[in-house]
Amino acid sequence: MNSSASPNLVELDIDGPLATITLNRAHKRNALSVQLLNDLQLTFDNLPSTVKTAILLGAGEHFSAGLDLSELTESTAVEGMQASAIWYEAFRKIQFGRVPVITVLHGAVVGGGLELASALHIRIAEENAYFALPEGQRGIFLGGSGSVRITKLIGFSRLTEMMLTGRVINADEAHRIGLAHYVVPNGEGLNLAKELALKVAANASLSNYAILNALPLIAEQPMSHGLLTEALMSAITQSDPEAKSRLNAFLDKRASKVAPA
Ligand code: 1HE
Repeated sequence: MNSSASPNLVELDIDGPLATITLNRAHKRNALSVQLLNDLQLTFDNLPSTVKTAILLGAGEHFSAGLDLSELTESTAVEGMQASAIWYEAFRKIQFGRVPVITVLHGAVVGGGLELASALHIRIAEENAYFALPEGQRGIFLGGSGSVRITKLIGFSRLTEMMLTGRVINADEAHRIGLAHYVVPNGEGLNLAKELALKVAANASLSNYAILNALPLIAEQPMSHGLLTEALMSAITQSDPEAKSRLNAFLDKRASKVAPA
């Protein structure tokens, strides 16, 4: 079934267990205005329970030009704090949501666009994607969680260098340093995203829940707490009837084996 119910700035298409969500502000290079962020959050909030995986795309030639700079020219410090809170809430709901999100990155993935990408679960870069943090050039700073989330991906030292120099990183380097999980030729990102989405959607829901919600917390916990959290999640997932039936399917030779890459 295909359906589309969409606020203007964000398009939603649902096809069975897969939702395709598109940043739909190409004339402004998908610059992330407060309205767009609110619409994005609403779109994720309202995904039907039948949706198991989402793909996030940017319309036009670029994934996203980052923060809508026109919204900053008159803003005060307090409004800046409030704006960051909007970004944090939207990204928290997406990263720690029910639905794993795969993104296809192309063209500019800069500033807040990279902050958004870093909150998503699987990042596919097309060869023409380029990544930069021009905040220093604009006289501002990260404000959409990049200090935390991009640091977790590439480390504090690389982030420092990117921000100080404004250096533009190409898709291959992004892949090498951990910004992207895959690099594919231009125009092939969506095919790979759909292929991966089917695999992700076929996992047990409770396993996907644990991957999205427990893994990032465990990474921040001291070892003793992390191991306890892991053991709890492990115990809960393995006691689910879905796990029992999948384990038996393997033992009865009805499930696929892991094959060499
Ligand atoms: C914008 C924005 C934007 C484009 N906010 N309006 N981000 C940046 O510093 C990146 C700024 N943008 C660019 O460097 C370029 O626009 C691109 C490389 C992304 C694309 O270039 P191009 O030649 O395809 O497009 P363009 O002609 O520059 O832009 C088309 C229109 O989009 C134009 O508006 P128009 O009314 O003249 O048609 C641009 O002004 C507009 N536009 N980018 C507002 N970002 C939570 S903190 C995060 C902090 C940051 O994200 S800092 C990084 C901000």
